[in-house]
Amino acid sequence: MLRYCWFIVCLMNAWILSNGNSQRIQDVPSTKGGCKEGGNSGFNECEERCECRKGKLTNCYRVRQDFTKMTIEQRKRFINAYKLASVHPLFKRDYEKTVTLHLDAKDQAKLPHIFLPWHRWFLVEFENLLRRIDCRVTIPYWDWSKKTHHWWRGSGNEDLWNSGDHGLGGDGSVHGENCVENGPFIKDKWRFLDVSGGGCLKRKFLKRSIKYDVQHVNRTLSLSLEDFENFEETIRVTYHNEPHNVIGGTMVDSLVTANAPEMLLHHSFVDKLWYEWQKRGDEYKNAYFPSVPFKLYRSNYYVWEWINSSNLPGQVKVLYEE
Ligand SMILES: [Cu+2]
Repeated sequence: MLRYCWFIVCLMNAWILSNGNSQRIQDVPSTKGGCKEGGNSGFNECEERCECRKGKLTNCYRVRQDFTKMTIEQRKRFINAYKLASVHPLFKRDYEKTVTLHLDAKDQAKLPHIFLPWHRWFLVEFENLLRRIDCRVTIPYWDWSKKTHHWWRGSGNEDLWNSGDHGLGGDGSVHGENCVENGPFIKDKWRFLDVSGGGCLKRKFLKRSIKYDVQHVNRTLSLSLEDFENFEETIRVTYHNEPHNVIGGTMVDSLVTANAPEMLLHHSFVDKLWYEWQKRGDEYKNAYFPSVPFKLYRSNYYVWEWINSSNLPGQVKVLYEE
């Protein structure tokens, strides 16, 4: 039996490696849309949005989207890549390393001068790993401000907490350990790695409204440049903590929270809020962080390297779609 399993793994690996440059598992279709003469933009084979110049795609951006607006196919792609990263022998170790980054940095990453850039780096690290499996994958965001009431209710196919293979599943069990009871992350289908102590994904929804709605978020996004510290603190403390708290379970356990797929979606939205504020102008983009002389904890990067989403290390460019 063991020999048979190894054969399958080897066969799979051989296939993956023979399928091109970056150990991709899913088959990526050739250029989507292409680059038409006179057209302004197009998508490359990784579904990045690019400029079309002289018939060539250039200046390509990864597009992060609102999970609830993504197609079922796109959502499945993200979930499958996420699950595969955590179990496949080719990726498991890197998955473990990435999750451990957060585990080790849990206190440092919360400091005001580091929180936003540290998590921006963390998202790209995670995204890079998922894109080795399927380069079309980006980390979706969960905009909780649009559904503050009954945020936990499954309202159909597009819902984040949908129990199908294109949702994250719902609340944890009211009995025992609060393990998630439906969807792709139930305990029989998915468990934490040993490095995180094993066990199931847990949720314990606080079924009350999220306190901060679209108007609240818009007020924060319109804070002036001089109010940067206020802006940063509102994002880091107020907006960041609330979803962690209302979801509960794994999300409130800082030792293992990076194992929760919803943690990525929540932090993607947190990053988007900073991105929106930065879009108001160069002074906004550069407020505060360029003067921070520190490196990001557990990385070789300086804080300032993670300020400009259009020019991140590794030639990564990210944009958030409404
Ligand atoms: Cu967090």
